[in-house]
Amino acid sequence: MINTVSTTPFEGQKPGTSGLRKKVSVFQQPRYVDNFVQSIMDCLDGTEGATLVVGGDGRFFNREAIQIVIRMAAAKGFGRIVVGRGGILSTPAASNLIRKLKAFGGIVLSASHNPGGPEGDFGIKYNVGNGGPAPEKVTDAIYARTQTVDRLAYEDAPDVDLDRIGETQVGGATVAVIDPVADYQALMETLFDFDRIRALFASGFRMRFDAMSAVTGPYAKAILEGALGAPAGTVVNGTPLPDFGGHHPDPNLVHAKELYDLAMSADAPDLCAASDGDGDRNLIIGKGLSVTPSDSLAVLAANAHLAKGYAQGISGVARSMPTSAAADRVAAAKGINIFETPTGWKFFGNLLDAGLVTICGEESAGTGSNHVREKDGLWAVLLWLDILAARRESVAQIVREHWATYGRNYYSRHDYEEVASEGANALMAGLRGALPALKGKRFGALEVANADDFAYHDPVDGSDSKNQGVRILFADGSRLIYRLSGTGTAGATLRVYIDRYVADPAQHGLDTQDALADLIALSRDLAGIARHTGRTEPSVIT
Ligand code: VG1
Ligand code: CO
Repeated sequence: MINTVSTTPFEGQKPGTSGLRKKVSVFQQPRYVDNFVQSIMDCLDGTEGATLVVGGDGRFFNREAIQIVIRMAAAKGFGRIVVGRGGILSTPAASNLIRKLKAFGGIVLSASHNPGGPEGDFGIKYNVGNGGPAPEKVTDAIYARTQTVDRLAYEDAPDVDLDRIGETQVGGATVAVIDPVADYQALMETLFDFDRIRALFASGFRMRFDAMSAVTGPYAKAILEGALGAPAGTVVNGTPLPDFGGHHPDPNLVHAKELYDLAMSADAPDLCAASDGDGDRNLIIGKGLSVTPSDSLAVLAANAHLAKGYAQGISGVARSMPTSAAADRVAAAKGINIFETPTGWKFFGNLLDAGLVTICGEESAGTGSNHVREKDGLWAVLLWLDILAARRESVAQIVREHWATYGRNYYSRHDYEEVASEGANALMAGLRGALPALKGKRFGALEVANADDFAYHDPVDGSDSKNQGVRILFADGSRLIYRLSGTGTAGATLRVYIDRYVADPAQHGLDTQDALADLIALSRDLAGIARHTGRTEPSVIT
């Protein structure tokens, strides 16, 4: 039986870079989740009897939200609702399931790298039938619907036991609770040479993988310690916790500091790696050398052919605009496609579907390929492992050789988190206003060759996305980029991306912040960061 109740819209249910993200307390308001999920349902056509994939990163409120989604999806007419046991599905595993089951789409409950727990954040994201995040035209339609939604429809049924593998009937829908890891692991086995990686571990190769008490723990344990024979204890913080143990599950040098310190110590393992809340980001640190995500993308693109899943070569690479151009040099050398897209994985979907690119990446520690339509943290770690097993060189050797071949992009992102929105908006408006006059201006040795607000024309569906970030491009190839985060839940976060290309191998051993010092100072002056935000230093440097 379907129950229908009336509702009134909530303001601000606008999906950002990656779905709707708010404080848990916002989601806990009566009807808040329901309104958003109903708005998604109201935008879907042809769901009768179709399959929906549902899962999340295990954070606080995950289970409650999933029960609401199940009742509403059943009322919508979905015939099969596939849920990961315990409500767990990493974002890439959800993407894989949508594709494998030819599902209509999926709902991913996650606020990714944002902190969890009752005081933390929650999020809901809709993915379409290719397994990827809904494109802008879909998220725009969902947002429009949230502003008019007036009734909620639920299948009248008790909660589904999410911890028991098996099937339950909820109205006309069969709810299948499945093992969240098995299908994902099977996919990884088709891409990488597990025997070769097993031999690497057997030869004494040591690794530490920090799952940050988030969703990748079960995946990493099954694959690294199970299938690949890495010693027990290789995976740390491997149990997903609703509050991530009180940590920020963001694999960067600030929030994964313990791992970083280990990698820099005398007793460093050969590889240190980590993933984020929902398992789509990755951090790669070799003995004594942390690999900048933009470099990781370039190294993976240059070496992917060593893995069996990419042995036939890659068709192209796409990177988000703020990501350094290191991958562009690899693409140029290989004579393959290169695309520059706005921030957010949703912009890669069309390029991947059309076969124009095989590998994609973002400076924010996201790398992935055409195997799914999300970035994939464990995939990136396994590709690195497979390359290390094939080359039998260290991470540092591979990266240094890469720089020697292609040149080095010194790269850093400075985040000014949770600043007042008015100041952040004024700063961006000021920069946009200053753009026309910037061209040709000199700042010491730096001359502005071009300055604009990044716009993207999707070559596949012809859509246009404007105002995607202010770029100041210098004559020597250096760049300063400014944008406001679309994933935060408190105030505004200003992201400043600083990039400098250095060809000369004699200059490849500098400290990144030193190598960028003049650009960093200019980034603050030019935008008036202290004046607009009251901050003289960033809160996170990656
Ligand atoms: C950030 C990153 C972006 C990434 C997004 C989602 O967005 O910059 O590259 O795609 O998070 O990542 P923003 O708008 O805050 O800069 V995750 O791991 O949430 O799914
Ligand atoms: Co994530």
